[in-house]
Parts: sequence; C-alpha cells; structure tokens
Amino acid sequence: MGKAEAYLLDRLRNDGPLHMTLIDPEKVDLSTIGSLVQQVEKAGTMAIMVGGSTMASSRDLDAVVKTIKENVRVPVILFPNNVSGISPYADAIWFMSLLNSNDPYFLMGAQALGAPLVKKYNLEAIPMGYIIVGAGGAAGLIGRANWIPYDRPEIAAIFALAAQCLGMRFVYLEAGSGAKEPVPPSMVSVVRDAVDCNLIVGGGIKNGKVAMELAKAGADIIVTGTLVEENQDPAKIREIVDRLRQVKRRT
Ligand code: 1GP
Repeated sequence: MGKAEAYLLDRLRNDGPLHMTLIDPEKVDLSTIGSLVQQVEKAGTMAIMVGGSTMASSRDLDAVVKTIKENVRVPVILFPNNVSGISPYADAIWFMSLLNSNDPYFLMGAQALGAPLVKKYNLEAIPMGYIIVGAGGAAGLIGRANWIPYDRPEIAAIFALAAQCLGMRFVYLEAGSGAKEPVPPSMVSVVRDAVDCNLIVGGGIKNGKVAMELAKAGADIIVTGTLVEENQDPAKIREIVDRLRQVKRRT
C-alpha cells in the first residue's frame, strides 16, 4: 500500500467518513484553481481528485495537477476517464474499472494501455471498482454503462462484492456529476452490508444533510465536484465536513 492510501485509511480510522473534492480540468479556470484548492483544503477536504468524463488533453491535465500540487498538502489523486487522464505530477491514481460497462475497453482495455505509464511515472495505483448507478450523466454515456436502477440496490451490491473478491480495496458508487438525485442511502446501506471494502459515493451531493445521510448509511468517502465549480464557495464544503464529523467511525 502506498502513502496516499495509507493516509486516507489513517484519516478514516481516526476521523470517520471523509470528504474529497473533484476538480474537472475542463470546468475550472487555471488562474483560480490555486486559491480554490487552498480554500477547500482549509475547509477540511481530505484529498483532491482530478478528472472528467470528456477530458482529452494531457497537457491541460498536467497544468491543472501541477497547480494543485503547488497549493495543497493533501494527496492529489487522478480520477481518469481514459489513458489521457494520467499525469506524472499527481501523488496517486484511482486504478479503476467501470464494472458495469458494456464495453471491454472500460473494463480492462484502457487499464492495460495505461498501466505501463502508471509504472513509468511511479504513480501510486489504488485499485477501485467503479459502479455507475442510474443513467450516470456523462460518465454513464461515455463509459457505456449498463445502468443500475436506483431501486435495485442488490444489483449494485453484487458488483461491489465482485470488486472486493477481485481485491479492489475501494468501491465507488457513482450517480454522475451533476446528477439530479444522488445515490440513495438505501442503496448505500445494502452495498455496505455486502462488502467490507472502503465505499466512495458521489454525484449530485449538494449539502451536508445529504452527505451525512449517505455516511450514516455506510459511505466512507463523499465526493463532490459541481458544488465548488458552480459556487466557488468553500463554506459548502465546510458544512459537509462538519456534518460528516458527526458520523461515527466504522469499526
Ligand atoms: C462525479 O461523483 C462525482 O464523478 C462528483 O459529482 O459533480 O455532482 O458533485 P458532482
């Protein structure tokens, strides 16, 4: 296990559920990223994830990751949509497979193409099973997800269990960036009962109350992106972090 993962697990053990901020290089202005990430770090976010479903320019990604690294101490973790989502300037990469994709490229094709670059850049690879719930927005469309209905939590649970059996230490339940409805807490609790691995939930989470309900249902990590992109307001992140601190650690 590498340094970024060890740090996250240590924070989880000590503080309970965590918040991470997602920065999509296509949706932010490079000139404002530095101060933005400084503010979200101050608000208590525990890592910065960088990626976006339609991102294609490695050069733009590198510039964004470098700027973030210059401005925060928390780990910077790539959240790749494709091989173009790999940058040598990050601390780690979610080495992820879109488990409910119809397309073998997103199951293991892009991973095989990207793995030599991950090794060459000496990036810490954190194995993660990515599961898209509902239509999943752009991620669902681009990733050709065979979407899981919100009212069929047991389907999400069997994908999560498969991820755990494959040795993936993290599972991400994704409703899609900007989703009208986040993943329901009822689905999170069914998945939580099925697996022990660390559970990430994201997509459409807009306030502390929703984040807290998801954490109470068993989410270990709450990811938000749109919230900061749209408002540039770290107070929203502070509210989420404060609510998450009210949720007990998982034993
Ligand atoms: C998307 O889950 C993340 O991959 C974040 O979603 O932009 O809706 O916060 P939002």
